Amino acid sequence: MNGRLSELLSCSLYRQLAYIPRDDDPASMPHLHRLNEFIATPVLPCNHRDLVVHGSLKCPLDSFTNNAHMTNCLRSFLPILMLLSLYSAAFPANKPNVVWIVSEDNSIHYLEHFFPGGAKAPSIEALAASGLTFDHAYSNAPVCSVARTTLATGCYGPRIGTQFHRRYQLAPMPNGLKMFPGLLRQAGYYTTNNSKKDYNAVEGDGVWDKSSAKATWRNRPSSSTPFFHMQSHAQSHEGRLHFDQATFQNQPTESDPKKVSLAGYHPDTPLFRYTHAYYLDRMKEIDKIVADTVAKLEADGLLEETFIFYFGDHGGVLPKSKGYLNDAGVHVPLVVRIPEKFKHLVDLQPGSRVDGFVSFIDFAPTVLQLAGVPVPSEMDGRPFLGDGISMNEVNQRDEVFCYADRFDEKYDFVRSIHHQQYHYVRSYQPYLPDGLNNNYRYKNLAYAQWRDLFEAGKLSGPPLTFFQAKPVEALFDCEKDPHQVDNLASKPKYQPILKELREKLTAKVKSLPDLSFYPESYLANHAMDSPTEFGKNHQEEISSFVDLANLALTPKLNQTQQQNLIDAMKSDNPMIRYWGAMTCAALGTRASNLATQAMPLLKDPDETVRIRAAEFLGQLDIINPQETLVTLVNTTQDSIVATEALNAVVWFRDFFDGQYPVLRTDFQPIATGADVDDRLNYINGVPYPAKKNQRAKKPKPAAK
Ligand SMILES: [Ca+2]
Repeated sequence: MNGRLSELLSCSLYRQLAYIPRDDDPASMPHLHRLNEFIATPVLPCNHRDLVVHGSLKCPLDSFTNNAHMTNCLRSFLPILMLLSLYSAAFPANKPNVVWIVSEDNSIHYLEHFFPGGAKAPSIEALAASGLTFDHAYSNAPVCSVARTTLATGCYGPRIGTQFHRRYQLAPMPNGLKMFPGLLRQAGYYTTNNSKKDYNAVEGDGVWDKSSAKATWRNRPSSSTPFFHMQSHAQSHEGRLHFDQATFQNQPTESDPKKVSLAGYHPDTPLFRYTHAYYLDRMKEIDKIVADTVAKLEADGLLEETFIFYFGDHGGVLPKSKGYLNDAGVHVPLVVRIPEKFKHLVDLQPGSRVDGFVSFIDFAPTVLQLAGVPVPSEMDGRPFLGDGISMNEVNQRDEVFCYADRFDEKYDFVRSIHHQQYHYVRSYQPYLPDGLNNNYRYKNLAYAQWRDLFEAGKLSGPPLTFFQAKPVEALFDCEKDPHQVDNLASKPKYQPILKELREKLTAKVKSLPDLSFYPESYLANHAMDSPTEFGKNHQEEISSFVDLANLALTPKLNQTQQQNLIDAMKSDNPMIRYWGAMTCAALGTRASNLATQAMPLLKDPDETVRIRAAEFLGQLDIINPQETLVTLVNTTQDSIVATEALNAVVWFRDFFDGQYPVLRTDFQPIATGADVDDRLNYINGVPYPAKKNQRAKKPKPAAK
């Protein structure tokens, strides 16, 4: 091949055109349309040499069709380009393939490659030996649907309305944005998912060529078609820890329970040790599965042209990990194997460890960058690999933002910032203990035992805090205290860093803006047609809620601050009244002299304001909160409001020494749903009743 042709092959326009659109494929329509426009344009004379000069620039097809001179140059070269298309069918495309191998629910703590005491994982370690290990990778959210939507969109969940697990309504994608596999597909990639999606956003058309338990890169149209493949594995999912008592007693683990290193917040019991060892065994299974996928790529001769990412879909999964914003909830293992053919896209030696902080918002931009596809400005993340990315710069990155909201039937509202070795955690509903019941979590025997020990009064120290109110803000030094049990927020030495991170977090939730400053039921009724636009249009109002919420950081309210809260509770705006009551609930006894002003809110026209007022006044033992809450559950037309109220019902029932009992027979809700059922079944004492009308299962055919 002569030099000019070689330069043409490296031109990003050629790489766009190497994708041959199909007229039976909706994703191809923009390409066909633009190519037709291109061919219909009259030819003008031009200097062909210009093409090579321009061709070395980054020129997406969109900008080409708007550039008359460039278009004319290219039209002159059309026959050559057609020849090059034929060439592309005969030789592999000049784009890397990308495969994501994703294991469910495991934080770094269960792999020795990342954390002492973790499982040995030779296959994952082999990937790292030929690639990079990211020591600070975070899932932004500690639960499947929220984390996976963050991966697919490259956007912060609370900015685009995808932060609740699981959603009552799917959020439309932000205007003009497509889930990133769809962008790859438009650029000629074959995209496959095997097979979990779990999105809280509308997927839209043309994202995956195939998404199923049989999806594989092997069905791509030709061997020259680059591909992106996502492979999820549930062998480490929390459900694998739902073993029964007989298993605990009779089935030994391969890993030795006596030798495991428990987190400081776990009670040190044989069951916790067994559960930990059992999970280490699950990670060994994951390692074998990773090896299978790598072997398939190798057998297909694709290993050295494919970037392989291995990571956990969020943290977990012993108690107090999945669903929580500690490191165990969001700090995930990530290794990326670098293929020989595309090692020029990464300016760091294979086998290196990366210290820079990356998170799930960055994963979509990274794959796009590797593929040479422009990263949409609507994405929040930044690429951490690919052409033009300096690993020296990536290593300077030292901050990550994380978020936790409703988790099935359990509400909470927590935000955090990891900054260098520090982790700052801000609880907007600090009065709710982490241990508040969540039916699916408590299927795990270790969770149930932890609660039994609490109820028997046998806990002390860090394990007891799981069942107590949370601090409004907490600060941990993750290097000295990897399990984050020693809250430094009140220590004088740490006040400068505490103040700095408090300000950073406040600025972050204002700048997104963070939609969770509205209750979920309000968002469902007012925002979900276009949550991202709703946020933009309400940024100032959200900012005022953040300022009100931050009054909860005050050790003692001064007169002006008290007056601010009184004014808020009298506001004409129900959401300002909501934050007036919520902030009083967060302050608890520190706001006890505002109780009189809060009393009218028990009959507020807005149902969510009534819930917050009941939470505040019930804590102070001024009212029986269940009277307000039970009435609300039975009368609301909105199942999200009923779920929000039942969260408080169970909190008052379980954490106030039996002072506020309720019975299942107290409830006859109009608005029902899975989360309402979960709460009512729990109150009924049978969280998982036998399913009605269960058909007799046919025996499964023997596995092939
Ligand atoms: Ca998961």
